[in-house]
Amino acid sequence: MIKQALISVSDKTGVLEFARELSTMGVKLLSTGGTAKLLAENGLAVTEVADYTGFPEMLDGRVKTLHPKVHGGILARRDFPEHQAALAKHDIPTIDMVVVNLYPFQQTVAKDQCTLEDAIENIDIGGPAMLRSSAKNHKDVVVICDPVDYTRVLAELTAGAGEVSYATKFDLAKKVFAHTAAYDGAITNYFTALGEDKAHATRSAYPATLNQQFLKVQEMRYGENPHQSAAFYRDAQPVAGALANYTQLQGKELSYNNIADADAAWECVKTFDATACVIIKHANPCGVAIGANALEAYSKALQTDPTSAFGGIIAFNCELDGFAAEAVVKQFVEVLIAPSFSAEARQIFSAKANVRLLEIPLGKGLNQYDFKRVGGGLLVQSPDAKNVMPAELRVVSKKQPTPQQLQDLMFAWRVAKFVKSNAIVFCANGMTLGVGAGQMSRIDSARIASIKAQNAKLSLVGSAVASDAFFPFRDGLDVVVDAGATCVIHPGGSMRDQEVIDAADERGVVMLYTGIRHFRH
Ligand code: 93A
Repeated sequence: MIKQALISVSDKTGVLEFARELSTMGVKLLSTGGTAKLLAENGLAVTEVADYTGFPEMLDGRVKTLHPKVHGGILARRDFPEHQAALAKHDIPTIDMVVVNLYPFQQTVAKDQCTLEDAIENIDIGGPAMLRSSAKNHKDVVVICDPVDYTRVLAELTAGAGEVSYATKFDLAKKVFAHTAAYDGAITNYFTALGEDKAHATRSAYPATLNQQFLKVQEMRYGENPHQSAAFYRDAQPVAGALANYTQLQGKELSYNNIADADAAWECVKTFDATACVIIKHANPCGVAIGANALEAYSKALQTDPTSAFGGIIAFNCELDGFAAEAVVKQFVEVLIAPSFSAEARQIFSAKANVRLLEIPLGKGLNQYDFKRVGGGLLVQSPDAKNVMPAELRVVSKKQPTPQQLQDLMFAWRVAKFVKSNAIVFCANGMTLGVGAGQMSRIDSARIASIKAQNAKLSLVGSAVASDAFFPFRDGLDVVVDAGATCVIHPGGSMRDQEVIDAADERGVVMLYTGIRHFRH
């Protein structure tokens, strides 16, 4: 029989109606400040917990219900004479129902302006304590932490003449433990995300919950494969210079893979100050080059791997003029990207109605976050914004680089950042000569890169090589030197660094460390 209920809720939805029904059934109501006020104002007979315990709410409400008269009344075992004797001795009536929902911690920390102070003040202590006390003693206490349960409890009380079944009480208790565990989990996440900053006042870049806004641009006919559905969304806050700012001048509708590859091409070509052209296939560069003009850059980029370039996605960081357009139009191309297209170029491509032309303003904006979906979750990181400057490089070999080698190495390193790991990139004279991408072993990437150069009939003698991560053994270095490379750039940092440096000296090649790794998956 429910004789007394304690009601203390932040979310006051439906609580007045629920309390009114309880009151009608003759249940005595106990309540905390704000909740008591609401009930009293609406004509219900309610006792404030402070009056009940004889102890005022204190410390700005931090201590309201943390009192033996509350917890004793909840936790006492009804079938233990000693417990009943203790209640009688201290004049503590039982509390048979507890209706509590907690300070809105999750909603508070989800707000952009939330400070650590706000978060802390929204950590409920007394509420979870009452919920857990009640759930522990669920055999004799009905506990409700979610307003949706008011109806079913009232229905049972009515049908059961003031009793609630054990099955329901157990179910409600189970719900409480899940609820308080999730609540504590949210607090843990928030504190963890605050990171190392011991100033404690600033928030980490990673909020406890992510509420990024994206706006739908288009739905596609299908996703990565025809049996998958797909759509493209852009950031609600535009990112300067990003792919999503494209204007499509002509051509078929963009597909899912088109957009993914166009992004890879655009991000890569934007990284160069000199006039550059990038050709992408399956998200990897199959030709990258700089030149005196768009035509030269394109012609060099195409030479790297003309076979793979078929049906590729091509990006320029300069206007696509008529000369370059004359050359590009001869190959099968899916998407062409440039900051602008000359009238001649537009005219030339108007004959190829299917080719998609994307005009994108140049800009140095960056996404705030990089996302990668995993099963049931999301990996979030800052974008790989690092561009190593010549002054940051360290020569570790006995041999010093020539100015030409330094230029080639810098170019190779820029490209390697945009090649899927493990990445090995041979370059010379501002163009790629062989690209080894996406292999599980670095040595295989090195072999593939040199085979691709042979296939394209490009000489690797005197070339520069970039490796996106360190050489774990000397064998990878031997492969690229055997192929003709005379200078190598990589992050360094392997346990066998000395072995690899010794190998470079033994083979008489230049070796530079970047100290920075560019894994890309
Ligand atoms: O500050 S508390 O952690 N200390 C307490 O003793 C306490 N007792 C209940 N928060 C406490 N509560 C919470 O107050 C409840 O969980 C509920 O969310 C809220 C209801 O306050 P009011 O009735 O004043 O609106």
